[in-house]
Amino acid sequence: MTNLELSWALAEMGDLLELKGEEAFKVRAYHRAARALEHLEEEAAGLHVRGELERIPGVGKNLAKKIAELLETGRSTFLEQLRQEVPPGLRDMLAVPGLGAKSVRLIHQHLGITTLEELERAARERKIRRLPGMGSKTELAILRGLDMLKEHRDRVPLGIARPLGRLFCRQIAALPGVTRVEVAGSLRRGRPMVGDVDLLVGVKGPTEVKEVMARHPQVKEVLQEEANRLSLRTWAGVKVEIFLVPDDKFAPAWMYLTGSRAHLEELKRFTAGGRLSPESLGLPSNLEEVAASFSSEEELYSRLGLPYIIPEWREGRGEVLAAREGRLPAPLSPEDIKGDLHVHTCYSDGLHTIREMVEAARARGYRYLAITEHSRSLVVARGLNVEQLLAQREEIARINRELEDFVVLSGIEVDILPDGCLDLEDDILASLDIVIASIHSGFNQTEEQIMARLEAAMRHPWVDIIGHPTGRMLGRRPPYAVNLERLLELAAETGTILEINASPDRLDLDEDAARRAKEHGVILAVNTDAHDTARLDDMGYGITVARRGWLGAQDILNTRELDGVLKALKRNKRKWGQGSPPREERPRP
Ligand code: DGT
Ligand code: CA
Ligand code: ZN
Repeated sequence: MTNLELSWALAEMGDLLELKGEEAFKVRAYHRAARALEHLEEEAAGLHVRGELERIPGVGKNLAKKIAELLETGRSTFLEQLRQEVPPGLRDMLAVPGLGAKSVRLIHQHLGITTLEELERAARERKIRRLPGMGSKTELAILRGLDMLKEHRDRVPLGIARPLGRLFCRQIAALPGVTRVEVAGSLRRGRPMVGDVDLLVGVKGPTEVKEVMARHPQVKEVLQEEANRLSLRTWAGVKVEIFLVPDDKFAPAWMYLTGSRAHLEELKRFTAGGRLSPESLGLPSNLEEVAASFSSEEELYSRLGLPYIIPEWREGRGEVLAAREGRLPAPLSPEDIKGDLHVHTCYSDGLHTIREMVEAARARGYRYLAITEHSRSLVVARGLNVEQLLAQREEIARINRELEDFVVLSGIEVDILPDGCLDLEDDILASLDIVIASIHSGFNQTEEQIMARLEAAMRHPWVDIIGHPTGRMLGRRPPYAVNLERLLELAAETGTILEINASPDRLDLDEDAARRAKEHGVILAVNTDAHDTARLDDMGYGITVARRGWLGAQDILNTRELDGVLKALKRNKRKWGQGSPPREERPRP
């Protein structure tokens, strides 16, 4: 169980206790621990193994026991009991963005409301604003929250859907009678949040795919079963659709199930415009009508006189015409990535040593890696003070002397403090190879304040990259009040690089912002922000964001060899002009 899931469980306990009318100090304790877990970047599982759960801020014996149970069994008897005790309608109300447990309790007490429908009606009838401590703003927030909920309910982050899809593909592929298994739908297109996991299974002869998958340990219930389709829900609440298709009809079925609807419509409009008729496209209006009129997607597009359109582009955003006119780039691919410019080690809140991270990066074929710990103000993440940073720089220099074909850059992820100052002195920042500046506090500031902080950081001579520029946590925390257009203008003006943070919890900048950044001539770096060796693989999510933003290798900083990366950094541009780095100033002789 990850820190995030633990944090969710503790926060839910706190909320349910609040709904039950528990004392405020007790409720607060759960939320404090939940927040600590959320920001704690070392995995609690590791702390548990060492018997150190109580080192988490706000976690005492009682909470440590509850966390231990979650880690060991994946369940909590306490939480399950609380869920039994609180009416389900009130729990639904907790899920409304902008509505906390305190307000739900108040609304329930005063208006006797127990369902979302009643809540919406009360808000529309302007009954909420009359409650103590609430106003018309609260009422509006509730209505907006209800809208958001309707829109986002049941959507699953890519970071959960992709591994699940891969696991199921692998398992189904091993079953008799199965010729091929692929993911389809929005998951194949790489959308950051997907409605369900669509899997297409090619079959030949008799097969028991449906029977076996219905009994899968991760499957909670079978939602629907038809001759060639099985619809499931997992214990984690993810919907999975499994489609069976005769082996020789795989390609058209895959094309159809990948969608999107909007892309298929765009293709039909394009062909209706004269080149080919919709019928010759072989695109049916439903799966049953699928005709095996082409044997691969490549063949279909080429028959239409189009270059291959990758799934990430198939969103009906003008990609067909853009492909026709040659305006789509060669898509960024994993092999293009030459290094990772944002990782943490056990110097701060990471799990692994510099050497372990370096070995993992080399194993992925990288040429360089930037170590960028948190700075001292970020206490929850064990941020580095100046002494520790200098010690780390020494160690990195030692490691570099041993390495033949790889360079470790000594960097920092320096905090942009609430007043816009950086968390380390200029001379320290100047002495490093690379500096990322990020916001980790003061999320509730006004747009003016947030933009003043970002502007100060971007105008700072030693800030090369802005990390996770909008601060959003996917499906959990909205961005802070960033004016994106202004951010992009400033990045272009100051030559500051913006990050696509590839952590699937973030994906920040998102695909639309990335695409706009390119239009502004801003260079982007796809970084994992990995806190352990395994998470270096999150690069794949960042690549997906870049591809969906119509970006190619030339738009991404870390597709360049080290010299090219260094040349693009603000600190070096000033020193070196447009030329190459002088030999003696390279991090390695
Ligand atoms: P999602 O699941 O909401 O994140 O988005 P999708 O795109 O995966 O949508 P989904 O799962 O409902 O259907 C998967 C694909 O199947 C979709 O991208 C296109 C195709 N499809 C499904 N129903 C229809 C339909 O009624 N018309 C058309 N043209 N295509 C459909
Ligand atoms: Ca889908
Ligand atoms: Zn950060």
